[in-house]
Amino acid sequence: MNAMPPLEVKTTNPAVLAFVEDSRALFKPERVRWCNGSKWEYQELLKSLVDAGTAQWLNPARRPNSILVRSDPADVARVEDQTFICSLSKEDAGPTNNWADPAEMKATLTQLYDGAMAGRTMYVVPYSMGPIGSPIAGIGVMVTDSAYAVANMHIMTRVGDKVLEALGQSPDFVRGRHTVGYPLSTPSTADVPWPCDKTKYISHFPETREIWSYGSGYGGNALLGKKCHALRIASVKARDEGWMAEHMLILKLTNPEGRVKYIAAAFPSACGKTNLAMLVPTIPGWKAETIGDDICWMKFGADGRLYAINPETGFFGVAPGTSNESNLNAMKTLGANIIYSNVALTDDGDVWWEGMSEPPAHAIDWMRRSWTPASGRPAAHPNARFTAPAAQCPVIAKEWDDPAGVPIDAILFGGRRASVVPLVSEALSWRHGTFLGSIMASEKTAAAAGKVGDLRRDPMAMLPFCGYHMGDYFQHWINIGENGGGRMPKIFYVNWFRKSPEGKFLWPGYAENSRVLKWIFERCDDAAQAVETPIGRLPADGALDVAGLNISSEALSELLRVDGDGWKAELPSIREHFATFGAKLPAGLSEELAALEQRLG
Ligand code: OXD
Ligand code: MN
Repeated sequence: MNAMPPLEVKTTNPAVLAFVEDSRALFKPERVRWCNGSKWEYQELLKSLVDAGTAQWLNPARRPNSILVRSDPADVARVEDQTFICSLSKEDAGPTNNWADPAEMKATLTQLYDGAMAGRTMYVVPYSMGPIGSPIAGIGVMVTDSAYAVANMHIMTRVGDKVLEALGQSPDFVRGRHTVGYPLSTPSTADVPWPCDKTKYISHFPETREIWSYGSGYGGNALLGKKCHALRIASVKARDEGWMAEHMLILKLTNPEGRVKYIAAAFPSACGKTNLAMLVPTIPGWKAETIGDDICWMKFGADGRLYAINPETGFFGVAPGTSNESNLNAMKTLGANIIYSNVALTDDGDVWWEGMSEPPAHAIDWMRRSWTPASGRPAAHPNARFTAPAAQCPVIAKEWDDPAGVPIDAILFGGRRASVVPLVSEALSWRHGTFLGSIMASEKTAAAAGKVGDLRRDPMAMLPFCGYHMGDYFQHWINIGENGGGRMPKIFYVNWFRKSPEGKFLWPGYAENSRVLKWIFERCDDAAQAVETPIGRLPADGALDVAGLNISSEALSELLRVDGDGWKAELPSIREHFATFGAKLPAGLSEELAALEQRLG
């Protein structure tokens, strides 16, 4: 039972009231709670999670005000095969999305939703993606029966009365419905620590800006502000309104003279966006600060440049692999006020995950089993997460929540590629950069269900997140470039993961990536030397600052080698990839492919 008192409803907005009332009639919760976004409310949510057995407090001497949550083993990641774009026409969802007829999907979900919150609280969560009142931001109202989702939304978005105030009487908000799908049908139905259902649906209705999510309580399936709103629905809104909603980190880079550039970078899930967003440069005098680690909304400013905001207020980061070496600033962010999901619990009430430090002699693993290093299985789930307030990051940039956003100078694309793709190249033009983004590929990670290691094309890192036909999305990129003309950011393609023929990483990565960022920064001012090659502009001999870095000249030349044969061998797979978009493939991209082929000779 939830102890929270009902609060005063702080809006007279008829569209909000109707949405909440319709949801209540459908879900039939025992009570409705309007979330006001207060600190008190957040603490109550944590307490109710602990009381329900979903969470436990960590040792306050080690991780103050932090909880550990363990999910159901069948509910640990985004479920891409159960994610649907329910546009009116199937054609609009395109070949990369699952499509379902919106009326049929709503009929299916209405049945599942009917009474799904019996015995539970329906939380009403008004939230803003982006600084409240920013011309780049957007508002949503989510109803959910998951206190875990609400607590996460508190960290990840701006929640509460101030959002309703900013919305006023406007009907322009994203309507999100979420239930874990585990009604407490009779007073004697027992709850479980992690309620969810075997059946899961993450459905999006792009025309009506609605999200209906069922059956999962984990991450992107349940925190509707994140992938569902800020990417899938927002990408459609952005197409309609002439802006961009992208799966990108935002980084502020300052050179030794105090000059600043803002860089946005798209990498597939679990490819190091959070690490790059918080890196500590190894080159003297350079400073990097964080604006966002996952999502970037960009609109044209009055000066014709693209201005970006981070629509989120927290980091929902992959824990395994995060350490003082890979991401010191993340580790410093994680000291207090954190929700940990599916990490291991140490005997002194702290958290641990693979790659954090030397393994403890004993721990409780994410499935609540006793664990030792000899157990032969990971202690933390590979997609274990931390939810952390962005403001706690020691290198958060002062303008991270500026409603005006920051002007973007460079856009980076990247993925995990053991071969073919060099450490860095600069696109020859915006359209060529769009082409490079459209053919991005990466080895699959644990962020989504499925087999780790397979190579998949993930255009602009948006494959699971683009809310409409990807061919139209490519065209939107080209159109945006035409609108922006000479004021558009430069585009670069990076790959920290190239390997030697023996299978060893050639580049140290992490903080040393600042050397690549320096070249990119200076390219934006035409101050660093580049050579034009068939695949783009690469650092000229000596242009990449490797002073003090222990790297052999062989490794460096392999990292920057243009593998003409490798690219040629990849052309059929690029053609095949492009063929999937049929007539919607922009002519501009076919021309870029033909031009690449010609340059390769
Ligand atoms: C994420 C993801 O959680 O991309 O950010 O999966
Ligand atoms: Mn992401």
